Amino acid sequence: MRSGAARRTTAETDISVDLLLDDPSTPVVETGIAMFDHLLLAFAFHARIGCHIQARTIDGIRHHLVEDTAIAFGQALDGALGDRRGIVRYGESTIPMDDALVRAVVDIGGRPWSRIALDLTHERVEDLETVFVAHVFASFAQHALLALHVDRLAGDDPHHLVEAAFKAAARACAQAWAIAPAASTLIASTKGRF
Ligand SMILES: [Mn+2]
Repeated sequence: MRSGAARRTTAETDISVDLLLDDPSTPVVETGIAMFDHLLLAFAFHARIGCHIQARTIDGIRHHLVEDTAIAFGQALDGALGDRRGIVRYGESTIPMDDALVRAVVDIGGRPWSRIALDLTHERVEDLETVFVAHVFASFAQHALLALHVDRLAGDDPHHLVEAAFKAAARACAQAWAIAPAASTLIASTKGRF
């Protein structure tokens, strides 16, 4: 059972994240931002992971809360992946949600990068500022040590675009961290390590 945890307590926020990669128990997410909870729950559900996330603001600044939650989530995932032995490494998923069509492609082989091409023009999606969306993915990718490319292929509704992006990222990640049965002791790199 691959598990990871992160605690992050600063003058700005108080965050705890626990992940179980191979146990899709009912996820619990409480950040105080309803749309952020909705997106993290969608990620956990579609990645089929157990997750418990509690995030509390201390300074009242929403940017810090969202950013630190994404950092802790990435750190917990990095811990759960360990030396990443036996993983498939790459994953890709394209998810429709009514008008929206979003593709996510991931390499979880230790090379942090993110390119989030959602071109969101609305200022907010429900109670979440849309400018936070790319920042969440960037912070997550940087701390989980993965490369994530997200492309909007079609659609206009910002809720659908953002939700499809999280679902696509989740399914791409789940493909990538799956253990390749014939290679469970191998590192999926010609370097022999990540
Ligand atoms: Mn929704």
